[in-house]
Amino acid sequence: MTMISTVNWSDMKRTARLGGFAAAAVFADMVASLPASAQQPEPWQMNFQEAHSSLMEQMVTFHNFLLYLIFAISLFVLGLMLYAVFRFSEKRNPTPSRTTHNTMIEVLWSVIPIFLLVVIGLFSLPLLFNSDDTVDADLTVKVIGRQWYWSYEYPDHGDFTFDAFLIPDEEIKGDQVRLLSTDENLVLPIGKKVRVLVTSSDVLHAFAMPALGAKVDAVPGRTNEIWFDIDEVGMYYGQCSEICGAGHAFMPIAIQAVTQADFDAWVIEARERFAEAEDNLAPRPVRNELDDAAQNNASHRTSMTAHPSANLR
Ligand SMILES: [Cu+2]
Repeated sequence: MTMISTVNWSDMKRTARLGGFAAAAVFADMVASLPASAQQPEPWQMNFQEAHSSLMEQMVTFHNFLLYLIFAISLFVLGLMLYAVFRFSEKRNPTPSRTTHNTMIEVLWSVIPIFLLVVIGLFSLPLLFNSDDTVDADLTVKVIGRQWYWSYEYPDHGDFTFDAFLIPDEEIKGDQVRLLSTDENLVLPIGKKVRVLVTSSDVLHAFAMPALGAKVDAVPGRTNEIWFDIDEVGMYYGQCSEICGAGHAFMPIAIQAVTQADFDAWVIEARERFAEAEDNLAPRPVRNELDDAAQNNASHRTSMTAHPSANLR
């Protein structure tokens, strides 16, 4: 408890909520007529979220193929074991064979696994290269992990930047999702190859977006990258996936996928709203009045973090 109460939340809400809501609401109205689809975890979900990027589709196909393969191998090995236990029990086979080598069997148990690994490699290596191929992206966004929120930058669209914070339980409304919705969304166009540069300003985080097949570490002092092409308008939810401190569970990622036209309109609005880009990796001076606000907020957030189970009722 002592550890949690020393957590510095002062930075957390610094730029959030400063006039952002009104403009965001206008934009929300603008895209309200579009079909709403939301990709998020479901209670008792047993499989992946629906794939909504070409990368994720390939991953799911590969995963399913591996499942068949693993199932067949497991069944075969289980069958062999059961047969050996039954056929060569002490009762049925009182005098064990003294055979130690059998060239044919040894060749088979080397060659067949090699063959299987080559087959797996034929599918997995192209997928690995593909996930790394961020060349010819239509646009680039930069994602910066922070304790405990995300900052997004749009270097191709005037280099504006903003922070995205979890919406606390008591402020959830409409179709917002508890512990997944943020006050600002990472807005991206559908059907475009989006290159995502991922880094961190403090500790290790990880940018993970299940429906889009993206999971990449956010490492201070290093830039990682991933790409995806979103196929459908809607909301996509993900979470930080590298334990990063007391607020780890409270820094979700919300992507709002829109058409190119809506995206262009949003960029114009966002560029004004988030006026000038600041160097997000530089230390941020905290002004006094904002610091006070942050302190007030900190007590709320700290209690929320200290008793996460209280939020789960
Ligand atoms: Cu984290």
